[in-house]
Formats: sequence, C-alpha cells, structure tokens
Amino acid sequence: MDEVNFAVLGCGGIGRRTLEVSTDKEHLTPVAACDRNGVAVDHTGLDVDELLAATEGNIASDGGTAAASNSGADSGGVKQTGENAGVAASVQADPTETPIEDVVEASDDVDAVLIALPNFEHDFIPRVADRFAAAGYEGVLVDVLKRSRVIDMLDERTDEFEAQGITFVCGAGATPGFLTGAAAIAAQSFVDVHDVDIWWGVGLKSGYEDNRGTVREDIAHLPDYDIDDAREMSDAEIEAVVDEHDGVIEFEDMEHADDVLLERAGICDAGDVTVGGILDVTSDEKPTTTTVRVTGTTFDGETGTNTFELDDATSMAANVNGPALGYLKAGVRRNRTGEYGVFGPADLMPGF
Ligand code: IKT
Repeated sequence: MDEVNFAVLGCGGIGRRTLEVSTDKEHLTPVAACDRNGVAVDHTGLDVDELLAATEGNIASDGGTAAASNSGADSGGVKQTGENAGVAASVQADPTETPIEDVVEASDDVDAVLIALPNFEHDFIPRVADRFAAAGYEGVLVDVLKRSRVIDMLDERTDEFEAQGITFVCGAGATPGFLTGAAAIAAQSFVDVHDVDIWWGVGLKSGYEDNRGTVREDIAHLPDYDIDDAREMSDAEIEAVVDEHDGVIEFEDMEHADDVLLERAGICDAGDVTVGGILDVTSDEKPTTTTVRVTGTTFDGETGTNTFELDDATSMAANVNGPALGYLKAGVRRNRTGEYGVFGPADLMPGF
C-alpha cells in the first residue's frame, strides 16, 4: 500500500495511543494532531515520541479532547473542568482556539482523519464530518463512536460524502469495531444467524487517567444514568459511582452500534445483538475474557456457536487502537479506488 498521511482529532487516551501504535505500523505517517488548546502539524511527519512525552500526564478529565472544537461553538458536550496544556506543551505545536478548523485547513495532503473525540452529544461526530465536507476535504474519516443512534445520522450524510469523495468508516474501535468485524467473520459459517453476544472485559488500573473519557461514557449505560447525566457529572461524581461499585462495574444491554452495523451488513437483526461487559479499575487484569459468540444455523441444518476470544494479555489500548488504524487503512484503500460513503466494520469484512 502507498504511504498514508493521517491526522488525529483529540489527544486523550485514544488519540495518543493511536499515534503510538502507528509508529509500529507500516505506511502510516501522522502529520497533524490537536486537542482543545493546541495543534501540531508537520507535513513530513510528527515526532510522536516528543508529542507523547509533552502531553503525558497532562490531560483533562475528559481526555483533553472535549473542547477540541472551534471558538467554543462545539464542546463535544462535556463540561470543561479546567485548563491544561495538552498538545500545546509540545515544541511542535501552536496554541489555538480553533483546533478542528486548523486541522481542516492543513488537510490538503491528509489521506485520513481519525476522530478520537468524545461523543456526549450524539450529533457531535456527524457535525465534525460536516465541517470537513464543507471545507472540500476529500479523503477518509474514521471514528471510534459507540452509540447505535449515531449511525443513522451518518447514513443521512451518505449522498454528501459520496459527492465530496469522503469515505467515512464508523464505529472502528473495539466494540463496535474489532468485535463487530469478528462477528461478521464468525457469521460466515451460517446461513441464518440467531444471535450475536459480545462480552468484554477491561482492567483499567494504570490506564484509568488516560481513559477517564471512556469510563464517563460507560457510566451513561448504567440503569440510573443517561448520556446527559454522564456529560454533566463532575470528576468527583464519576469517581463516586465507581466507588459505589467497589471499582468493578458490570454493564448489560449497552447501546453499542455493533447491532445496527451488523444489521446494515445483512448479518442479523439489530435486536439479536447484545453487548455487555465488566470494567475493573482496581486491576490491570481483565475481569473477564472478551468474547464474541455468534450462534446460527448452517446450510446443512446444523446449529452451532462460533466463538472468538481475545487473549487476556491484550489490553484495551491494543484492541481499540490497532483495529482503528487497521480500519483506517481499509478506508484509504476504498477511497483510493473511488468508493465513497459510509462504511461500518462489518462492511469491510467478507460479505454475508
Ligand atoms: C471500546 O472502546 O470499544 C469500548 C470499550 C470496551 C473495549 C473492549 C476491549 C476488550 C479487550 O481489550 O479485551 C468500553 C465499552 N468503553
């Protein structure tokens, strides 16, 4: 594959770890990165080590990404809890109040943009895509969004993306993302898929600071909370919820877009997909093995369950950011052959 220049919007846990993983991958050159206060652009390739060293331990409670937006017009929906230097601390960066606009302006030679921003307003990521489209960007946009309802909002933009030459890869993290793709492969044995059960385990003791945004998003899935509550809660309130659960929180029936992404790929009904898991912030060990179970009937009448497991030794950072870059590359291949529009992880797997 030819070289891929990419940009990262947001330098919280996901943005920074994606930059780090990219240094071990072939053909990937990060040329721009931003957060709420700063933007770094180097068309010959950012010095990732310097950028990470400058931003490490220097992230806001929302992952330093919430206000990676322009002129305060969009905050990603998260209450800002204080100033931090973030990307602006890097010698490669400039301070800015218009980080997304700055990346849009620098995007002439950018093949792909990873949107690693929190999505506490459901239309936030679609609106970020609108800004790129309005500015005439032609290339790949990738997000690691979670919520099912956002997919429709992106689908509504298909004509615009096609006219513009944008290939949008949505839900490209772990779940949805890696595990949705795994389900699409596991479904190939069957002519009729009965159900898909995704069950994840994450141990986040040392990674807690880096992933505060993820924990906040997860809390919105608990029975007594919703996305607005999670957005408005202070850090202390989030920690109080974690403490109420002794640091180990179990989630059931999460609204994760694996369901609509498998349905739009023709694999099963969205209602036949369940996503749940266990988050343990007291340990780096996974509290449970991450598993995808796909149950169905084969062409010759047998009923079976294909199971895909992640090794307990693999971290959430590895299982979100490796796949995000893999889907980014898959998006670039499509874009370079003139395939535009909205693609989910299951669309980039064998067809069903
Ligand atoms: C996500 O970021 O995709 C969702 C998070 C779960 C990640 C699962 C990783 C599994 C593993 O590493 O074994 C969570 C719902 N925020």
